[in-house]
Amino acid sequence: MTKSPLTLYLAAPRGFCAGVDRAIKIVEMAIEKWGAPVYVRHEIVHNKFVVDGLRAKGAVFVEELDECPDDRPVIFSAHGVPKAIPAEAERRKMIYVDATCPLVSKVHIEAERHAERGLQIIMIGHRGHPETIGTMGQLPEGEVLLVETVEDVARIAVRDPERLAFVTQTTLSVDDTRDIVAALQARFPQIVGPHKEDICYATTNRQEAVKAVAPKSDALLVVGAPNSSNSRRLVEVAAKAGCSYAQLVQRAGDIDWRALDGIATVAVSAGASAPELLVNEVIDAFRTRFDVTVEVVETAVEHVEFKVPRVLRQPA
Ligand code: 2E7
Ligand code: F3S
Repeated sequence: MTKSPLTLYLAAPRGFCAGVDRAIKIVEMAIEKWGAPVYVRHEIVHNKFVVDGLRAKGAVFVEELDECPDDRPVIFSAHGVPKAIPAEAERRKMIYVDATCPLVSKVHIEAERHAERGLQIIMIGHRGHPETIGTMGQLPEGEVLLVETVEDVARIAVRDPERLAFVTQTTLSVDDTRDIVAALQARFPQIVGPHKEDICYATTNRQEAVKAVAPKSDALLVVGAPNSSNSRRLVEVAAKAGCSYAQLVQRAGDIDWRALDGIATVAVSAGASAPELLVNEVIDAFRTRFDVTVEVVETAVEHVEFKVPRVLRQPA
């Protein structure tokens, strides 16, 4: 049977960001340094393949610190943790390594500085996401108000409308966040915040690349996990940019081939926590069914790298 031709637009940048690279390295180096088991509080990054791979090397994933013994090292995930978590690890005299992305730590510091100046903080983020919990947890309970939508902005009750600041989650939709920031500034003209928002370079670049390929693609697949905020945003961005079929797939086995019947173009991207191996698996699956021509569409080049914490660079 002759295969029908398919142009596959491969969005670039896609996949691992510098914070994910660093977080995975931290777990690997901690196992090398201290031996197994090393505990990891929360999925180090939101990807089952990554987590399973590290578990096979000796990592034990838990949701809460009280599931860890005192005498084994624990690593905090890339999404960040409330202040109470390292404080409790210290109280228990545990060895801990914080794999919080430095771009999230920067937001934590921002929030603290605003609070020191007596400003009440509004966080733009998704309720229940670990990054939001971690950032809000830099300050005492109730100090940080959460808004998820433009509608929320109209509803929030603040202490003093003239003494406010805002921070954001790093993986939000750039376009949706612009609208929420505009609503905050319209309601509270004195609110202070970052130049635009706190969305990171990786989120921004992956969304831009998806916007470049989505309008010319019959379908777009994002390799990523259902609990990965930045990956889910890529699917939304694709749909908004005019792609009529945009789907999240964890790996090739998730592809709904019937829905792709008759397509001539497809775009592929990957969230910041999705390994390139899984992207290749998806491309190979297309090759078995179509006569594929891959076209890389690159909208930015990234050179960001983060060092692992010093404790892991020193001999045991
Ligand atoms: C940490 C941060 O693990 P992810 O899928 O996380 P999100 O936040 O998108 O659910 O991706 C990597 C990552 C992104 N942001 C890790 Cl704060
Ligand atoms: Fe950090 Fe952004 Fe990646 S916040 S972990 S660089 S998606």
